[in-house]
Amino acid sequence: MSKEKILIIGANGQIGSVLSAALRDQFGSDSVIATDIRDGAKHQEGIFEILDVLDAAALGSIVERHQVTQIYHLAAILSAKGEANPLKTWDINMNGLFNVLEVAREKGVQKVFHPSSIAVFGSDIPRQHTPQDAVLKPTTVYGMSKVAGELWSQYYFQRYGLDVRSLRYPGVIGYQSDPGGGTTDYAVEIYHYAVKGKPYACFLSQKTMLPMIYMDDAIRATLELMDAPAESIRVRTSYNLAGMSFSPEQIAASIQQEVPGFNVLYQPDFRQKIADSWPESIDDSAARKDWGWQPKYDLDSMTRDMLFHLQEKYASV
Ligand code: AKB
Repeated sequence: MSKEKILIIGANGQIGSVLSAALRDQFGSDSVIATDIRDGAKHQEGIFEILDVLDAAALGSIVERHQVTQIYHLAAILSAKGEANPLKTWDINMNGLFNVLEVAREKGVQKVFHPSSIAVFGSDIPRQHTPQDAVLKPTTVYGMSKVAGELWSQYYFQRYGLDVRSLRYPGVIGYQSDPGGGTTDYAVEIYHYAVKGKPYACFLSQKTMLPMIYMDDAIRATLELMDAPAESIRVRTSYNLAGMSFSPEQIAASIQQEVPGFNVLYQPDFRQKIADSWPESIDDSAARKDWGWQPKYDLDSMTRDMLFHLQEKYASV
């Protein structure tokens, strides 16, 4: 039996729910403590507790009670939703992280995963193959909180030796769970509409290229990063991570190969401006070099897998 005890914060979210299942597979159900601010139906097969990450005492008590050795902190307000209430977003994203870092330091947690995002980038970057060390001038409060979070993670590593690791996730696309409040969410919604046989009104314009990654690759990247020997982790802010890049018209064309007649309309809204501030593609050579990152899915293989699983899902309801 594994001696690791793994705490997931934000375990009902888009990535958290899939990551919880993957960690249960890797370490065993008894080794994973899934938590979220709300109850969810996703964790019947394992330990689940309600936790508001802003409640440092409750977080400390869970870590102590379960003798937690690793924390995956996934609770955050994302780019689009964050703009509706910037101060609340800053509060949740930053104070949530501070609580995790402090509790981890005080209670001797061995490893922490803190996700960052392509939202750390903004103006004055090369938009294609945006390098690891590009200037970070985000335009959203979410992006600002991720830049600050990256620096705080590095600070806790350098000052206290806390082994904090991080990835700059692109838009994550999966059939298992729904995204919420992001600018890249269209790339999940579009598949649901295609499978339901409905036209899709896309909130970004047809030529908006963004970096994206299939859920399987995103989860594998997370686990590979966390499993890598500490000495190979040379970036202690956050690693650029790439899967693929495409525009709404390219994903629509990929779906149309499988679902002929699928119709997409373009009705850009406030999220267009956020997308226009982000990279079109990402240079992830540091991740490839340091811990061997290699994505498996491209747009068409992702489309086939998404449609297969969503067809199965909708057929069973
Ligand atoms: C968002 O769109 O806000 C997120 C992200 C890229 O971090 N999916």
